[in-house]
Amino acid sequence: MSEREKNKKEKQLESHIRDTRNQEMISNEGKKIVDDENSLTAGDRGPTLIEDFLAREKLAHFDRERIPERVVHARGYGAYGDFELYQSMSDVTMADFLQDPSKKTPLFVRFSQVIGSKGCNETVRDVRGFSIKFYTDDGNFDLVAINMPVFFIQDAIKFPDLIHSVKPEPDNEYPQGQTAHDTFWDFMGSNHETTHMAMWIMSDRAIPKNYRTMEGFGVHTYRFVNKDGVAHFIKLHVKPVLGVHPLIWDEAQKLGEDADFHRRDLWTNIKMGNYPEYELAVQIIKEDQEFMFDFDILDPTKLWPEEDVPLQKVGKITLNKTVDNAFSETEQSAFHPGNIVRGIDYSNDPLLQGRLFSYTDTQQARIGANYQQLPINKPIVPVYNNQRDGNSRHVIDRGKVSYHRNLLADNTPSEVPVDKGGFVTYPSSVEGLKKRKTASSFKDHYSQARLFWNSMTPVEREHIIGAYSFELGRCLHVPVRQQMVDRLARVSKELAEPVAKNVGVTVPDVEESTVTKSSPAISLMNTTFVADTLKVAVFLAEGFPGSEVEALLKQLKEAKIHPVIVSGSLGEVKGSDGITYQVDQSFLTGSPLSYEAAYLVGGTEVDDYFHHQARTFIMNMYNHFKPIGARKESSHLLKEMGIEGMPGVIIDIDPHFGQTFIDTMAKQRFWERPSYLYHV
Ligand code: HDE
Repeated sequence: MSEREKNKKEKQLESHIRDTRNQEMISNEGKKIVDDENSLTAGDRGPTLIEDFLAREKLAHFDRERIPERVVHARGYGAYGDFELYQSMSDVTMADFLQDPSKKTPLFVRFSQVIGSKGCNETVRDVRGFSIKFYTDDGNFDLVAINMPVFFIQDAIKFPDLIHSVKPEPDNEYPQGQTAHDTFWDFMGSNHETTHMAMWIMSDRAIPKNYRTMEGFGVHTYRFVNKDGVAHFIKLHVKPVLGVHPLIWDEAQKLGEDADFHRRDLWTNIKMGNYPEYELAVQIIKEDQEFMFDFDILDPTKLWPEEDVPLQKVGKITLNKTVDNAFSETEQSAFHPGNIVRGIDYSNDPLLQGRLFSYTDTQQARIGANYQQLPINKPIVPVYNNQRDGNSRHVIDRGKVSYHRNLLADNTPSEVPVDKGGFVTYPSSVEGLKKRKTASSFKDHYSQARLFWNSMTPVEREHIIGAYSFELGRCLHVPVRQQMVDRLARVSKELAEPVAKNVGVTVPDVEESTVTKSSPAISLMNTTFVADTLKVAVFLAEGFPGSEVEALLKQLKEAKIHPVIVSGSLGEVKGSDGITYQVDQSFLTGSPLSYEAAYLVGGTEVDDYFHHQARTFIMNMYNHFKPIGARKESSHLLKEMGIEGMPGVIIDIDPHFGQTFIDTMAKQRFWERPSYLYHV
């Protein structure tokens, strides 16, 4: 690593890093290996001998290279970073990492998708995980979040049912990693509490453009507790600085051509120094305001509208380092919503309570009893207790004593009093009869689904109708489609009617929700729009106008935009004025799906191939509503395509073109263009 100073976690990890370059080859038992290509055999053509401990070691280890993949969130990608606090939060919490703005806290993030297996396509419609492990000076705090503020169910006991329904169907084992099939929609239609979450996954939130522009939500209600023992209910959020931006469904599907689209974006941008940034934010409700809302604040299928409970920005998360080894770090990372620190505590949210059991259990099953000793999971503070042994233990505990209350070790390790930092649980009072029953305050499943619908702009509604139509249209069983449309009719007829028509069922005569409230903060049209880090394809042919292109590219780079030179073949492309560029992508290796804007230049030697491919790329990008710029010499191509003068299509004719193009790019999509992607 260059100029950035290593944080405490990086320093801790250093002792675990092994670099095999320039080293002699030595077996796991420390034997120098003389030949790693030939097994030991009896004679030239004879059988392999079982005494060949080198071949046995190598093959046996290989046979054990995989560990069980996560039951959910198997497909994931990690990166390291830091958290910097804006101002002390000591009035509401004593969490060590939220006290002193001069202190940086190291962290590790794992992004994931819920449904698919480890190798599935990354752009499918799915909820995304956004897990953050803060290595604080008071132990690990894990925020095991997703990119939506609510969840499907209210009680953890239903989680296995939800997941069984969404995973590939057990008989035919398809589809892989997506929701468009009968069992999922059967579960959704049969379990009313999923109605609100279903709206979120049918929205563009479920097809994020990349992890850098994806929001994170802790979902559950937790507590902040300050040093005087005063608690507040809280929800934690993670807001990307570049705004929240999705793909559109047509892109997401076609991006199946690059199953690694999201990890490639994260890796490349961190390597380029475009460090992803997010703001950690908190919503706070006083304990005595618990019952002042028209929903139960412990119900994980409900969000706290930002307009009613404002977000307070707490600090900045910057991701600045990729992993060295995806298995050791990302695959072996073990998150747990129960990993809290002093100053943060749980609420009675029944989904959270169930998670508190499930995550330790899953990590022990997946990685083993000593998973917390693995480098990625180890806190940056020393760990001393009387837990011992178990599979693959790393620590060597010296001494005879491994029990508490002892004479032989002066009663150490000793318990830590609260005033010296001992963790103390918030003493909330609990009473009631034991029963298996959903609280009556958890039973309204339609008001917030309707609030969500009310908050959407016409374009977003069009996408939601399109998504339901696609997903239910893929269900082979008509009663499954009908049951779901029955649900939608109780949210909004305006939603149910076009979906019913598209999937060939009817809209029942039921009362739709009368909620008129909306939460504009939910709409993606109200997010941040900037041009920073956008990728623009610059189409150059031999003989392009050298100085003009050079000046524009300089201006784009100064605006933190990333130009990608695209041409007929890889190698060099020569312009006038002796200016030459290396081609980053040819029409064959590049894809119109992976650029966020196009700049058509051409050159004096445009052949038919260039002409045809540039048209195909640009038309594709136009249909995905992306900004298009063109040099005036090539603008006839836009005319031929019938897109000249359309919204977001601009021609380089005045000296201010550079800035106009940057401003156009910042808008990202031009929804005013005619769209034929959905039948609404
Ligand atoms: Fe998870 N979840 N979950 N979950 N979850 C897992 O833990 C579980 C829930 C979430 O990057 C598993 O290590 C239950 C809500 C993320 O490694 C498992 C319930 C939210 C990740 C598990 C829930 C999440 C997981 C699988 C119902 C959002 C990926 C492997 C109460 C707030 C963590 C593992 C990573 C992973 C159980 C519900 C988010 C099986 C029982 C709600 C981001 O333990």
